[in-house]
Amino acid sequence: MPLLRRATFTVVLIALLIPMLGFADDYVINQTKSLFDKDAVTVKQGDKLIFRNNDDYTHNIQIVNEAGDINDRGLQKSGQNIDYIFGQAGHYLVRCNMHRQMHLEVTVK
Ligand SMILES: [Cu+2]
Repeated sequence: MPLLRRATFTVVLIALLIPMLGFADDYVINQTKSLFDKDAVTVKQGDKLIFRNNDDYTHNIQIVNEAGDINDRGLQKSGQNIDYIFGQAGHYLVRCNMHRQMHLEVTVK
């Protein structure tokens, strides 16, 4: 039975490794002239959004979930990126606390 056991081990190992291989995607969201370059985006669980401040002044990133909980990612200086991995399905609003016109709706499936 060692062969069968080895085959089982291999199958289990592959099943465990597949999520780690990175089927997650990265998306760059540019912030230019106090606007996100998209109004809405749909991603998968585990995908990463990279917020890139192209302005020569500071922004801020807040991620608000459906319950209204605010996840403040802090200040974002000119040229700085803030990355965020969306690990849970749902609808989110990404905003800048300093420029209220900056709104991005994120749907995570
Ligand atoms: Cu801003």
